[in-house]
Amino acid sequence: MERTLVLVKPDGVQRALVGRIIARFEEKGLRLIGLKLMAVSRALAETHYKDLAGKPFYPGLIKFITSAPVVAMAFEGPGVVAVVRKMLGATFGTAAEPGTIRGDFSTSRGLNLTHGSDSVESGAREVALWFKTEELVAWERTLDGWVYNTEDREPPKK
Ligand code: IDP
Ligand code: MG
Repeated sequence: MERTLVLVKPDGVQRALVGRIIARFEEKGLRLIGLKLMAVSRALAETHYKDLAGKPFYPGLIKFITSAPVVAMAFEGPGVVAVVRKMLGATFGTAAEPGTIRGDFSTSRGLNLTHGSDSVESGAREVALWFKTEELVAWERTLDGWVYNTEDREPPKK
């Protein structure tokens, strides 16, 4: 099953936006399977952002992500990677569309409040990197039949 990692970055935690950001995903109907507040070690930050090593903003990014706690979330469900990316909006808060999380709450390039895995492969890798197996919860959600199977539901007979 498809999984994605979402981080509320240090700016989101410091700005007290954690609840509002989590609420976006809850309201959308995404199924949460992991959630924690944590300090990010330099080693974890460097592994997570290894593809960006060498970029001019990389040292600042590592400093930023390790500077204060983050909230890490894992979501599971069909198409969840793309749905989350769309909800986050474009990378820079200055460019992100209103209605997206970055578009509504960020006016910065680096301080863009959130991370979301960029592909199905990244999602699997990042959830496994940030969460231990025992921190992920497989649970039956009654809501799922109403969130994901609408195309199978017949409209009420007149
Ligand atoms: P993404 O978070 O939208 O996937 P990436 O290109 O993977 O964007 O970059 C990772 C993070 O690095 C961004 O979310 C942002 O915080 C930071 N970043 C990317 N480009 C810049 C930049 O040009 N200046 C400052 N920070 C940047
Ligand atoms: Mg990225």
